[in-house]
Amino acid sequence: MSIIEEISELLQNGKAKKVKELVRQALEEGYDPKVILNEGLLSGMMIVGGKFKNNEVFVPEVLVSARAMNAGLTILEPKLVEVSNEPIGKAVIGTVKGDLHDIGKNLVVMMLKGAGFETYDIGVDVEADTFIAKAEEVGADIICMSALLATTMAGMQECINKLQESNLRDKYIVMIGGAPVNENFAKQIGADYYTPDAVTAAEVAKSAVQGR
Ligand code: B1M
Repeated sequence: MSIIEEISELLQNGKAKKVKELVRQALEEGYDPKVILNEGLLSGMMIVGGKFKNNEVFVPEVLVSARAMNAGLTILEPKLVEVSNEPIGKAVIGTVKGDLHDIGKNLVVMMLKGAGFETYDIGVDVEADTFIAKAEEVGADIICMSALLATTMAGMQECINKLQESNLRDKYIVMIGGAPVNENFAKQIGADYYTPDAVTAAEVAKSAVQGR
């Protein structure tokens, strides 16, 4: 078994400490960080996701795998993020109210930092008002909202409505993403952009801010 397959397997078994060690070892052995991310960590998480869907594993198992994923990401982050000196803009990002999923959001945070954004990660289960208050506090250019549950997507609409009510809608670029979200939903709620993955999110955020 290759070290990358081993990382995937250990992640599926929720072995956070071992995952961390092997990610470090793989980097030392010269593996591309993106290969470690995509073929090791994310591929393991996708297998867990499939089993979760089919009721073969349950929340506690998924949770330990998610912890192992985040443990691996902490080692990979400095390699994935090459922060430029001059920030190109300020981004506020979080997962919407009622939603505790943060793995995808954390990846978007990394890529935004890598693209040169001063990035304010306000965590999970974030109220619509909190996105706006943070954006106002730091003078953000872009508000980024993530949702993984069909039931929490409405939090994105709520934030945009509140921006409109406060006459702040034009002040911020609004980007949304996450598995249940799509382009149509973005149009429907009046978001500026939907992006399907972390790399695209950072690219689109960069060109949107530079095009202002
Ligand atoms: Co949850 N969960 N979960 N879960 N969980 C899903 C999302 C689910 C699809 C599983 C399933 O049933 N097949 C399902 C949602 C169904 C739906 O609503 N459509 C689900 C459910 C039902 C639940 C609970 C309700 C289960 C329960 O309690 N009975 C519960 C809800 C808790 C809550 O949030 N209130 C729950 C709990 C959990 C755990 C806590 C156990 C854990 C989360 C741990 C954590 O995040 N720290 C968890 C996990 C891990 C998953 C799955 C297995 C994996 C999600 C993940 O991290 N994927 C997931 C199944 C799946 O997605 N296949 C599932 C990897 C990650 C890199 O991808 O987050 O999609 P993703 O991010 C991508 C893109 O979407 C995009 O970029 C990323 C990659 O480049 N992206 C953005 C994300 N945000 C973006 C923002 C952007 C742009 C792009 O711009 C702003």
